Formats: sequence, C-alpha cells, structure tokens
Amino acid sequence: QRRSHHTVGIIGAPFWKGQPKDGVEKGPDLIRSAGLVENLKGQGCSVRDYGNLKFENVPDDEPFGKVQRPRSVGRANKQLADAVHAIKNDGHTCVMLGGDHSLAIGSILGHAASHRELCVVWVDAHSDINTPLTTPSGNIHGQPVSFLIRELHPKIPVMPGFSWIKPCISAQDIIYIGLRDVDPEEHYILKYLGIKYFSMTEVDHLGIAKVMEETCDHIFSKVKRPIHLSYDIDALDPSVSPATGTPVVGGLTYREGIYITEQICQTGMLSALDLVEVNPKIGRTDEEISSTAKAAVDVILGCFGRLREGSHNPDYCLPQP
Ligand code: 4U7
Ligand code: MN
Ligand code: MN
Ligand code: MN
Repeated sequence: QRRSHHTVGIIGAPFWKGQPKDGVEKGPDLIRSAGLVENLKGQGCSVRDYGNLKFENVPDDEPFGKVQRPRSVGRANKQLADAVHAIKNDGHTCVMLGGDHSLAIGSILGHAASHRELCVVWVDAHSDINTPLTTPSGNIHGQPVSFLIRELHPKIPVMPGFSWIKPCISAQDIIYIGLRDVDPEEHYILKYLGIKYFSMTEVDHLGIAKVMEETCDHIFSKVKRPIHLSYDIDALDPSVSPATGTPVVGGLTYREGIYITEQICQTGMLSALDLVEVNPKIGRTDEEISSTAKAAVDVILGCFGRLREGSHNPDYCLPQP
C-alpha cells in the first residue's frame, strides 16, 4: 500500500493532428525531462520506457466533412493501439504520454484488446464525445469517446482511416470528472445515454472526496475491474497547467487533481493511464511550461503510489549516535 510494486511501461505518442495547434507533439519529451522516470523509480516502481512512436506523414489527408486529418489520426491510433496492447501483454501498467487527446482512441482500444472488461475514468474540462457529425471544430481530439461507446455506433459514419475501429465500452463503463465546457450536442449525448459525470458543479457541491467515493461505487458496482484513466491536463485549472491547447477557467485545483490520482491508485485496479494535451509552445513563460510539466509528472506519480503524507522504506532504521 505504501510503496507501489507496479511495473510501469511508458509509451510516448508525439502526435498533434487531432487538433490544429503546434507543440503538443513535444509533450512526451517535456514530461520525461521533468523527471518522470527517475521519480517513478525513486518511489519504488520498476519502469520500462518504450520510447516514442514514430508517425509517418499521410499524404492527401483531405477532410471528411468537417473532420480534419482523419487518415492521419486513424493510422496513428492503430500504431498506438498495437503498442499499448503489447505493453499490457508484457504485464505492465501502461502510461501513454501525449500528444493530443485523439490518442485515447488507440490507447483504450489497445488496452481493451487485452482487458475486455475495463472501465474508463475521463478527467477533463471537456467531454470529448462529439461525433464526426456534431463536431463544431472538426478536431478529432474533441471526439474520441464517440468512437468507443457501443450505443453511439449507429451515429458514427465510417471515416477514412477509421474502419478498424470498433467500439469497446458501454455508456455505463465511462465516468467523467471535471467537466465545464460541454457542447450542446455533447450534453444531449451524455443525457441521452445516461452517462455518469461529475462536472465542476458536482465537485463544488460534493467535494472531491465524495466525488471519488461515488466514482468507485459506479465503476465497481458489479465487480472490481481494470481502470483506464484518461487524464487531460486541461482538467486542472489554467493557473496550475496553463500550457495546454484548450484551457478553460474554473478547473480542478492542484490538490483536487492529485487527490483523484491517490484514490485511483488506492483501488489497486489502475491498468492504463493517458496523460495528454501538454503543449509547451502554449506556455508564455518558462514558469508556465514548467508548472504544467510538473503537474503532469505529479499526476502520474500520484497514480503510482506517491503519498503527500510522505513514505519510508519498511526496513529503515534510525542512525545510532
Ligand atoms: B480536449 C470542443 F468545440 N468541444 O469539439 C471541440 F469546444 O481533448 C473542444 O478535451 C474539444 O482538449 C477539446 O472541438 C478537446 C470545442
Ligand atoms: Mn480537454
Ligand atoms: Mn480531452
Ligand atoms: Mn485540450
């Protein structure tokens, strides 16, 4: 409980084409350079870094209706799905460093390929559940959940690059925390499918402790099952993590954001984690970039057993005078 003995497999996905802003592909290396691997080892985890995926350019990637760069996004996600599947089959808890949030498609599908019964905890300012036909922006990072939910499948057109994608979770298998910028069509979908969420209103009303209690009650209502935590750094307030493409005021405090990870860790069921949407090029100062990177690292460390109360090795002895 105090020291975590998970083995962690890290995969970097330097991919930006699910949204238009330059720089989010620098996320994986920024998060590593903020000390991720050293700190994980320092808290007792064994770590294997699988490096970064390499994404080739897909020529003539014309929009599908409003949707931008579908072939590039489809193909990158296939690569990621295969990598995550392999890391799970190696027996690790998989940590995917993004990159934009369109990567959750491949990360969750790859995870589901080895753990069919998984559930998803989606921590984000946004619900990322637009369909290719409701998207106001055309950006696939605002749509990943729509491809994953069985009940939405009849509403999803077949896009170029996406024919391999089959939904792998039901509406009751996903829960959101931190919502505060939801498009009307997305709100309709959440209500229509009865998807469970804790918007910032519920975080204010209940407090984060009750939110996490109810989150665990919901996802473990029948049996304990593997958790896929998809953590968009823009869930945190922009005062904590300003270096991200779609910041929204009124977000989770640093403490609330870390508390979520401590509670997820406590379940013992974390099986894969995405940390996405860190964009160093959007930070206006070095301080904004480093505070965002530090928050990202602390989120990951919290997921793997770091406790704010501190910890010590069980066989530690005080020095004799
Ligand atoms: B992120 C948006 F319209 N809903 O679809 C959209 F407000 O991965 C934003 O959560 C999506 O950062 C944000 O483009 C995607 C928009
Ligand atoms: Mn977001
Ligand atoms: Mn997101
Ligand atoms: Mn974003």
